[in-house]
Amino acid sequence: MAKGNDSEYRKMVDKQYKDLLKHCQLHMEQVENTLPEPKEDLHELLKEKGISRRDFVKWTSAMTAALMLPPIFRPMVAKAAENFSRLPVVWLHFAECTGCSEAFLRSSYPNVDDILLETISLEYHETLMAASGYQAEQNLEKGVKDFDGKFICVIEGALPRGLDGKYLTLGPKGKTGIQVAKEVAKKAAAVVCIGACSCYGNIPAANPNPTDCVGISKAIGVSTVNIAGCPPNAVNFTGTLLHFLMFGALPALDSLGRPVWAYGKRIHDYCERRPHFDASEFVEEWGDNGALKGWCLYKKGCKGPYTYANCPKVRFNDGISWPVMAGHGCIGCTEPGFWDTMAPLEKPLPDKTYGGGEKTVDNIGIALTGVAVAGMAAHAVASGVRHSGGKKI
Ligand code: FSX
Ligand code: SF4
Ligand code: F3S
Repeated sequence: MAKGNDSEYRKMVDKQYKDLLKHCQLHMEQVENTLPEPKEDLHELLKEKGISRRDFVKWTSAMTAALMLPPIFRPMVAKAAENFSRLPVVWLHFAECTGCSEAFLRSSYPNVDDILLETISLEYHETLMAASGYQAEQNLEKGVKDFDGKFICVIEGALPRGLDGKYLTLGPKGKTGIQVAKEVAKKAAAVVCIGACSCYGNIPAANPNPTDCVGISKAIGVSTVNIAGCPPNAVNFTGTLLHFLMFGALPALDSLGRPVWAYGKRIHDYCERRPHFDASEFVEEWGDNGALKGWCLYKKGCKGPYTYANCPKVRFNDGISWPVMAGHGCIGCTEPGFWDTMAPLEKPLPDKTYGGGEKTVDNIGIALTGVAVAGMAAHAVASGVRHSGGKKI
């Protein structure tokens, strides 16, 4: 690009970000005026858990970057975190292992994301609340009524459609999961699916799928934000809720409902073992010389070339590690139907599946990129504001 055009372009981008920042500031003021007082003082809680101001500032910088926002948004990320407990959440569980809740809420060394999730204003959460039976059902009805159009409906687990939905019934009235999901989702500001089960069916829907399980969007016909993964990364969930608090809109989604800021790129594109892939240096057997040297795991079944997620970038457990770093290939857990389509998990996919072995793996990636990014907006945040998937709060 010529120099003159380059500076014009920069000016235009700067202006767009400044406008976006203004929108964010106004929206955060509105949140403070309309949603209930924060239930928790985040800074008190961080102090209690031994997390310093410095760590919090570091976290806000990392989260701002993860959300693909420039550093001028850092104070807004901090403000949204402080207001996190104002956002009312109704959390439903269907067919799943509850590993998603476990992964988010039971960390022995909690980081800022884990603590934020502890502060969440849960109007209803089947595995955490003390109430049961009629009382639990009343809590659900009250939460939905009190925050009609304002709460986020978070869903874990797939929905069985077999036997008219009766493979999964809930509560003293024996409502089917499908009934409950429909009743709650229609009153929510947005429906956020956590984990591959609620996003796409996953293990409960794996072949031969005797209960006819499917993901939420397919089961009840609503658009959902899909925080994919089995379990997903807490950063991708907290980041999506922070985005909603900051802008009053959901982030831009790819054609599979996943936030582009978190799922816009392939594992293979960020992976630290990628130079070994390019140099054809592969682990051939577990524990061989290549394994000791950290070579590429493609021949041991790594599905990173077919999988969209930010695991290598944000990692897990406070950024300590991620599956490939720990020595196992990615099993593709953020992709629909991965249990069936990515199996066998420790072998490369047969050549016929995508038309080639490791030599053509980049062509596969490019072909799949075309599918995954269809309909994706060029810039996650700007488009998220313009085309809100949920109702404004
Ligand atoms: Fe599924 Fe989550 Fe895997 Fe388990 O709730 S995404 S089986 S980690 O628990 O839904
Ligand atoms: Fe990394 Fe897997 Fe790609 Fe190898 S195949 S570079 S281990 S993502
Ligand atoms: Fe899942 Fe692969 Fe990340 S298995 S956790 S998408 S590295």
